Amino acid sequence: EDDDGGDTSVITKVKPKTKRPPLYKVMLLNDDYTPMEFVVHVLERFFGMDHAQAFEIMLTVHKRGLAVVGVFSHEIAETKVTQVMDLARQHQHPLQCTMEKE
Ligand code: NFA
Repeated sequence: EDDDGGDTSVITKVKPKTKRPPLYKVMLLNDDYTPMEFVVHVLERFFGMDHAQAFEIMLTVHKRGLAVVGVFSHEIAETKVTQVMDLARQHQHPLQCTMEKE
């Protein structure tokens, strides 16, 4: 489309502005002290995984250092991070949960 107002020969495209909200990866980080069962519990409780799924992802974090455990809107991702960090602190585990724009 020509959206330059008329009098010049500059042609500018008119972009349909349908911007989707950005998504955020929520990640768990490995450490040497958090019990494996606690991580499995976190994945079941806050990320809707069944036990087998949760165990598998926990092992991935344990072996590789980190894993993406879900992808969410900014607000939901922040809630997940807060829930995990609060529960870890309550149990005095050093488990870290972070989010990153996809
Ligand atoms: N590495 C921890 C252990 O051996 C388990 C763990 C897995 C911790 C995933 C944090 C994240 N007890």
